[in-house]
Amino acid sequence: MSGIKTLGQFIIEKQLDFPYAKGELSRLLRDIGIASKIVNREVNKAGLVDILGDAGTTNIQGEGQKKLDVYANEQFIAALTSGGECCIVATEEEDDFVPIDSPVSKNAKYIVCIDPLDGSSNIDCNVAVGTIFSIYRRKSVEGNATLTDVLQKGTQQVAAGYVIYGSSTMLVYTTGKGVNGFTLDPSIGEFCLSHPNMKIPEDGTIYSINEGNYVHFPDGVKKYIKYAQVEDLSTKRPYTSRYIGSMVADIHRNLIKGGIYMYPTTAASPNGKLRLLYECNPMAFIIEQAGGIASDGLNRILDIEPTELHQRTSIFIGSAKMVKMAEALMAEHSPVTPLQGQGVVIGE
Ligand code: AHM
Ligand code: MG
Repeated sequence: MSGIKTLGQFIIEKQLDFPYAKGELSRLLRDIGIASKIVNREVNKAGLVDILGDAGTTNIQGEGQKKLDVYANEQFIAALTSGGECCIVATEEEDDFVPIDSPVSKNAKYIVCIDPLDGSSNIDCNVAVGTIFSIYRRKSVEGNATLTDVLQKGTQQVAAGYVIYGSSTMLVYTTGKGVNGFTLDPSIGEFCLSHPNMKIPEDGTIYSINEGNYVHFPDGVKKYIKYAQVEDLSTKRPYTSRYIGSMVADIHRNLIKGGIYMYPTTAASPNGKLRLLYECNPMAFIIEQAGGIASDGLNRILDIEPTELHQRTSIFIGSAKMVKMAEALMAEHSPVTPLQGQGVVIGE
């Protein structure tokens, strides 16, 4: 095993960075790692077993759930319940937050927000999907934790990460001291440190957006897309367009190669499509820790004050120079923030 560092070993080693840490956060991260291996096993055999298709239920956003979404949701809640370090799980798949009430979690002080299986519309065609998670410390000191404990700004996150179930399975996470990536070695069933201290290139040449929605984008976004397509050798334009439609996979690729991922407001989603607590905050924490930027077009994602569990936001995230350029064009051409509740005019 020389030269290999497993996720478990790494977490324990890093615990020493926090002098007063009692190991609770480490155990929580370990629980998430274990659940993701179980989910990975099922995702990997999705084409083999009759687990595909709609589960016949819809989540709070009114979207059809695939069976694997339901399965992943159950696995993460089960792992966090038996692990004992978490008092509330807020998940994209449940209307309300899930209080964890087990004898082992009596003094639990962490809140987990999770999108158990993001991009699940991609499962039945063998395209990468992911899990996204975010960890907060509960604010209240006694009694049961409440919604106020969950609705914290992204800056309050103590850890965040994602798992990508792709050509290989990787877990990438941060506790605010850089970003590290671990690849699952199926032969030993362990996540092994493969991408230490990940940094996103300051500039890139990849832009990722669902361009089919072009007609409904704010003018600032339309200008950025045109900017990306104009020839200019000094800035390596035209850029390359890459869009998987699986946020974790798109952002993971851009983290490694340099690029920008955008999901702006559209006519159909006047406040954006992606969820602040389950998708945007954790990804923003990771990308900022890797040296990039995450913005709603005008404001830093991590500074948005959440007011509801399933709140959505537009997002521009990735290489610092690319996001700054998109922000500049948004400020010039679409200076109304989605936070002010102003959607985009249809056909704009
Ligand atoms: P989901 O949580 O329902 O899976 O939706 C989130 C996904 C992201 O992974 C992806 O980037 C985006 O939705 C794709 O949306 P669209 O099909 O509108 O481009
Ligand atoms: Mg999702």
